[in-house]
Amino acid sequence: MVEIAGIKMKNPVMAASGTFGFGEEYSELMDLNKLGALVTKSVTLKPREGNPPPRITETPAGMLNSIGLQNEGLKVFLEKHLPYLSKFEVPVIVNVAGETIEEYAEVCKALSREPKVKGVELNISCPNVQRGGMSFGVDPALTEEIVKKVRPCARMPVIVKLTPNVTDITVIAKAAVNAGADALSLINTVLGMAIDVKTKKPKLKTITGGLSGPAIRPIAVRMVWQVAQAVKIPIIGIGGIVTAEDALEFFLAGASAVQVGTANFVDCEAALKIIEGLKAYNLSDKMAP
Ligand code: RRO
Repeated sequence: MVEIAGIKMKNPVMAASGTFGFGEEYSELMDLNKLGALVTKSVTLKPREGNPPPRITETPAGMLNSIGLQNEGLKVFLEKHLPYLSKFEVPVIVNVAGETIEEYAEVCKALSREPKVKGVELNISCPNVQRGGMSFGVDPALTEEIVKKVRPCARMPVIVKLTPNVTDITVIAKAAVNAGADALSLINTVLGMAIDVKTKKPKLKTITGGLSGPAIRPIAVRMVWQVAQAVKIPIIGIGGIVTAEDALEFFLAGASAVQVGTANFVDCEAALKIIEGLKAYNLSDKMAP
């Protein structure tokens, strides 16, 4: 048993937001209850259609996405997805996104009435939308403002998910901590772009997208290490984790837990294999000087 910012989990390995939907598809292929926690796809106040296709393309050791926050909105989450997830014992952390601070606050207030929701992850780092999303997470003053205003609206621990698309992530991390964040998760995807040289067109309709997968792991490990030197609250490491050894890098860099994302698309049991593999290691070890 581990406890991250007050959220009790069987182990420190979670399914990352956006790669696991609301658990429905995966529940037929693997045992959700073995996960430390499940972080949902982003939920916004109103439904969103997302960006036009193509919105996913493979890249060396990773992929680019530009989903654009597609989701059915808070009402459908509460009426359909949360009741389904409630059949399982896995702790549910809801990733919350929006265009305005008020939208984040309203979603968090509604989620606070739901005992199944054990935590919220504030997505201030989505790279693929015009308004909201990453525009909060690249500015320390806006990060502080949104966390300060949303924190009191949530009964449960608030995790703030950080973007790597900044010059100094420790400045944003400290702003989130000052405003009352209970934990930080990092990193969201790295802004990228790919061009089809035959058609001479960008591979994504939105031209740019978020890069994930093993290609970004060294960036993520570096940022977790930097943030771990700068703040005292728990850090959840995310970025290209495929094996137990990959996860271990994040623990050694200072993370207390990890999330597995893109690897789920390759092997739906990736997180479960990582949980098994980590049993051979002492996770409280830190990097040797
Ligand atoms: O939906 C997306 O396009 C998306 C989101 Br909300 C996010 O946080 N990170 C990402 O890579 N894509």
